[in-house]
Amino acid sequence: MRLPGLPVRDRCLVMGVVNVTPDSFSDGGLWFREADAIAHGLELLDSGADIVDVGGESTRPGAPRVSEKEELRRVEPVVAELVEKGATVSIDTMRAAVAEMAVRAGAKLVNDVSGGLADPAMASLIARIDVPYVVMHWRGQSADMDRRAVYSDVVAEVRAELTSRVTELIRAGVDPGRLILDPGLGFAKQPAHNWALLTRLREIGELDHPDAPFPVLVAASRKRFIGRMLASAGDEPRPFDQCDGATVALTALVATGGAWCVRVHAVPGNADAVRTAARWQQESAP
Ligand code: PMM
Repeated sequence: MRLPGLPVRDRCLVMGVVNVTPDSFSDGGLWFREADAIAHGLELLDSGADIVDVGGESTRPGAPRVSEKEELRRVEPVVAELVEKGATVSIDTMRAAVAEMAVRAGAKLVNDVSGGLADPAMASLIARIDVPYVVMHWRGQSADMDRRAVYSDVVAEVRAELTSRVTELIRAGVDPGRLILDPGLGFAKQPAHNWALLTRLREIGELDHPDAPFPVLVAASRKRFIGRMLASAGDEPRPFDQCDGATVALTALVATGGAWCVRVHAVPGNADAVRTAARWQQESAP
């Protein structure tokens, strides 16, 4: 898969997360100061990240929105400095104005957890600036997304809803060759929904659409369904900082299953996992 401006490797890519937020689920507050966020981004690159994903708004379940002004204030200097230092930067935002600022500052990818649903200006912006764009499956803002986690067949419904986003975006002028799909793990999903999507990942990229297959991004890292899987029955979910081993295991599985990129908080183990998966695939090729 070739997406302009993004690295091309013979393996699944690794995207390291820089949450410039006081309240993200697993690392809120740790990189909230500009200098800490920049230093963390550089550390992720040093430890093997191919892309650094910078976000200024938490999307954890129940999170309130931040203003556009505050989001811009948080991310602008971090994006600019990481680009200056040679990083391939992705901007994690639902707002067209933030995406536009970041791309002007040198970001190469727009990662929109709402797939263009949160801001009506996003589709035409992506069409105009023509950068790779992550379309995540999303059913509504984090404040009340849990009540939308109702499916009779989660894989079929996520595919249908992503197909409709892809159709809309292409109708707005977006080049289908710029689109990356994401099943939206943890966004309006119960644990069983996340597991079904992970185990049937190939069906996500292979939408029933003339431009399929699309590259797929997987962001399972430290999500609550992993902590729940690791806990004994009746216990609280394991804390996120004890979920990195299982995240690495999932990275190896989804990379072997054809994922284009994994979005992770702790890079080193995942960087090893994508290399292991690539070797596994090479050795098992006929
Ligand atoms: N999840 C979070 C933030 N950004 N982007 C994509 N494409 N997919 C996701 O699932 C996703 C995302 C929330 O996770 P965090 O607060 O732990 O970073």
